[in-house]
Amino acid sequence: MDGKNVPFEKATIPIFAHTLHYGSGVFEGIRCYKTRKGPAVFRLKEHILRLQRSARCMLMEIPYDLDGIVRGVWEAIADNAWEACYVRPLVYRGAKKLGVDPTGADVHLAICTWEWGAYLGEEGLEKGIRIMTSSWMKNPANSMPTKAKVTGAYANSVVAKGEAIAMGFDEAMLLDRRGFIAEGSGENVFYVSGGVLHAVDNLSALEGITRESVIVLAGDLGIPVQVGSATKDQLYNADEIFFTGTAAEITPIREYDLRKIGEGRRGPVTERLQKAFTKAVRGEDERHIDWCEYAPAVRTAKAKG
Ligand code: PPE
Repeated sequence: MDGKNVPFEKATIPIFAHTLHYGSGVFEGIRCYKTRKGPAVFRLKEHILRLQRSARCMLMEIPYDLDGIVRGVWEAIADNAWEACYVRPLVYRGAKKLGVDPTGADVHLAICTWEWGAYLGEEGLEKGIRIMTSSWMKNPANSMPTKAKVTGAYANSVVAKGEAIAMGFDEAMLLDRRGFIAEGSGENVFYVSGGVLHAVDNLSALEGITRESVIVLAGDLGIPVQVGSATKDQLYNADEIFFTGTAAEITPIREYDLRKIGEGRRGPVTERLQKAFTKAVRGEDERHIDWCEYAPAVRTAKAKG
């Protein structure tokens, strides 16, 4: 927190923190993977650049530059001696003042790390999950920043996800105001139809780093990719559907709005992409070795010692 290693029990914020009241913070979700050469953070710089864009959008000045935040991420990993973990940088406004006006509020950076297994269950990764269209619409782009990871915007995800779970599903799909597929509560959407991989594009969806990686990996595998908008029925009749995200990685969808998708299990294209993704994040794909950022030597020594 603000450059210091703080144990979990002491890593608290004041009740008067602006971000707690108004959702005025920004954050990132990053994964660090165990590789043969030690822990590697997947596309770290891209995530921090997105954090900076998010902050800019929310008129926040992060008190650290890119290198400073990157160093902080490595310190958090090394201090906890993680081999693999999830990393959550959070930029928040503190307790200096309340009232909606953010001008002059104190801005802080916390970098949380923890072990986060399969986001939608181990079984989900293999067998696929069951999802429903949410009764809640995705925040439109003129109501919330949609390319920024703003804490308050996630109230939209929280109501959608909570409803889906309460109704017995694994995840929610949100549509935009026109009824087009936007994204999951924390994932981008892909579908496969007639051998073509469709990367669902929507102005109200986050520009996922996993999504972009999957498009590149599909290219490597010679799978034709099309980027475009999609309707619910295009997904109902798809051969395969899957979600992508840092936490969710590549999660197959076996049922959507009570319709069985394809054979009702993980499809072959999804499985190929999962395998390619796993190789890439573990630093085992030479073509994408630059996606894996390894610890600076000093930090690795500290973690071991
Ligand atoms: N859409 C949303 C709304 C979203 O939150 C995420 C990530 C994505 C798409 C995929 O983006 P990317 O991680 O760059 O591929 N969601 C993060 C938070 C999940 C949570 O429950 O917290 C994540 O996956 O880390």
